[in-house]
Amino acid sequence: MSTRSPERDALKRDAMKRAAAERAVEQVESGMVVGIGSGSTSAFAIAALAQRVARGLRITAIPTSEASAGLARHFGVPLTGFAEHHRIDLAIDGADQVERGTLALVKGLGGALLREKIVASASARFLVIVDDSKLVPRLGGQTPLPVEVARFGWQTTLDRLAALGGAPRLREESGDVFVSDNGNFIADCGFAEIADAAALEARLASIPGVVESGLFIGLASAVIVGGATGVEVIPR
Ligand code: A5P
Repeated sequence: MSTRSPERDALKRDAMKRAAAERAVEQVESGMVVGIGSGSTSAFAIAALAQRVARGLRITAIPTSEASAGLARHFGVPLTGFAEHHRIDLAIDGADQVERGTLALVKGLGGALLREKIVASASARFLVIVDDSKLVPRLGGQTPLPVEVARFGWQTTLDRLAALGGAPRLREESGDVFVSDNGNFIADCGFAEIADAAALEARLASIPGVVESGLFIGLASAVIVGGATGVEVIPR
């Protein structure tokens, strides 16, 4: 008889996320500037990094959100910023979707996409950590594409997103409009399967009022996938 339950499934998924996160943190070396991501999988990476710091690893980290900065401080991971370091040696972050063939990503369901993209782009290596539910043949579909937009004129910006077929919805949280760490709004766009992610990213970037999209193309150095039978590393 099946013993499946939502709680048991969540625990299994957490074990997969933790396994992927720990494998990525093995790549961190003393002296590195490390970019630390946001979200539940990155939280496992921050915890694993903290354990290594407690055992003597000397690193400094640039966080991609206030939440991750708080977690890092709580665990005792030393933080730094772009004022001190313009380049990052290794960034580790989760994703909402990974396109298996190209390693293009959708990110931003946690609302941290702008800082995450700046950190990933400034990193010599960018390791993406996911459980196997995030792997898809094509981006889009069920998972919305988050787009960070300026507050000023957001109504007209969302009209432009709608004209692209994005069916945008202004993100809310507990009945209020969600505000990112950067003071902007997020439009969750319901694009169908995204056949040409690079073309869509360029179209989104051309809309005044769009601050950044959650499409991460050509950034991942490798994707580390936690699954039921172990960890798979997919290099670019
Ligand atoms: C945060 O804005 C996101 O990009 C996260 O990296 C992404 O949502 C993955 O989060 P989980 O690890 O919680 O699934």
